[in-house]
Amino acid sequence: MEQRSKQPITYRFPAGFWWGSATSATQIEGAANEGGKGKNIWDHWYEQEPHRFFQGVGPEVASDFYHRYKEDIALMKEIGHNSFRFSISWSRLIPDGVGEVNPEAVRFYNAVIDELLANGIEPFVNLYHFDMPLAMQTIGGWENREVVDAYARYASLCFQLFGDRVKTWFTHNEPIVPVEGGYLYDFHYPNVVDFRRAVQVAYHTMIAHAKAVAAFRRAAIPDGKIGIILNLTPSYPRSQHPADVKAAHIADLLFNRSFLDPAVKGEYPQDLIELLDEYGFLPVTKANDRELIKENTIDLLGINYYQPRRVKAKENMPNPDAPFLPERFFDYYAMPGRKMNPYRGWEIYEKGIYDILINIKENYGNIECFISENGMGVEGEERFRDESGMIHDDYRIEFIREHLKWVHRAIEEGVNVKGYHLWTFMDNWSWTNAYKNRYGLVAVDLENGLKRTIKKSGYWFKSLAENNGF
Ligand code: BGP
Repeated sequence: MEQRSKQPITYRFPAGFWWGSATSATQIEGAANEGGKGKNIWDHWYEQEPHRFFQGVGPEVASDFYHRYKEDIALMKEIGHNSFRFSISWSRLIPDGVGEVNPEAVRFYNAVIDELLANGIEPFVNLYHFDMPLAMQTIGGWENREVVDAYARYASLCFQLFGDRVKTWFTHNEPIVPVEGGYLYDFHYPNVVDFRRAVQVAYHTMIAHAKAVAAFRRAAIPDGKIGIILNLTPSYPRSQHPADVKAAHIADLLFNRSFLDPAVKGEYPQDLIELLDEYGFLPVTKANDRELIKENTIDLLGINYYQPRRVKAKENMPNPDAPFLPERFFDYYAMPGRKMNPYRGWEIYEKGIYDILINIKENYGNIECFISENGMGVEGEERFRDESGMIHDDYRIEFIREHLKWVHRAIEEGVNVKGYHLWTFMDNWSWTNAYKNRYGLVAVDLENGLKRTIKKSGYWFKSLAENNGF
């Protein structure tokens, strides 16, 4: 143990680098029916179709952060966090999405923010992490422009309520995911499969984003920064054959650049517009939308990276009766010899994180950015617990270390990377996967009253943060 800290630091990160982790309200808070919270789509969907959730477990308890935030923040401090991302639950703050503010929610989020600051941990606050208030979904969710305005009001209220202490804000986490899950592939409520509606939802999400950024500018928070968090999946073609390259280009347009370009450059890629137009899928827009997006670009980009997207040219033309999906333009490609996470079937390709960062430097004005999620999910992780109760997750340490080497190299090459947040602080409830895949630096023992225990990776993370490198 002692020896480790004496080892020389090969990969040292810039002074003030953000070390921490990311979470989301629905995944950690619990107290789904307490404290005056309104229902969101997850509470509702779980009531309707509990069998869709792994082992039939819903979000009512999650990691019980609502009641245990003090204990959890103490643990964050213990494992070296200087920053931490959580999200505000829109339906906790404004139970019906548009009406009265819930004072108990204001008290709760104030207490969390104050506790973080008292422990020297910078709060990074995200406004939307997949959790549409049910009352807003009932009138159409992101398909309805009124919901866009309700979200902008909610954002503005958050800046007023918490902006005296919270300086770093995000409008959305992974806005593509509710589009994929809710409107294309049936893994989020409202379980629609419709490309046209998916495009409209994606578009309105970015209008909502731009309106929130505009509200943030009006709020004029001293030293405040606002950004968005995108899961960027570098698209690699099977070969340099033009048909494969084109397939990868379209996947990149649909899954990455449809959010990245408007957020950072203030405009949609021309070839995306042309592609949607060609197939008759352009969204319904309003007169000043273009200016709204142009004028409200971000200060800070959060990048979530888990795995790349490998594609090839389409081999068989799709059945004309099948729903129109992005896979109309490409097939997925399992590259021979690729490295897989044996505990959750995702590819591990560390260099992807570097490729994303270099792209941001070269094509997006080297905007200030950070890794806002990266992490390794493990099914059945309890089997690595020893008699003392510690989980020996050496695979996670290696995962983080190997990704950080590439982040370090990107920094050396001039990319403006300010920090690294792991997904996630403690094991949590994850959408339809519930507690299946564990990602935390801290274990949450479901058999033992949700007892927290720092994993081996948590101690490693502590030394990483304290040494500002490894
Ligand atoms: C990211 C989301 C998180 C979390 C994570 C792990 O895309 O931002 O909310 O769910 O993925 O996903 P899973 O638990 O499905 O492995």
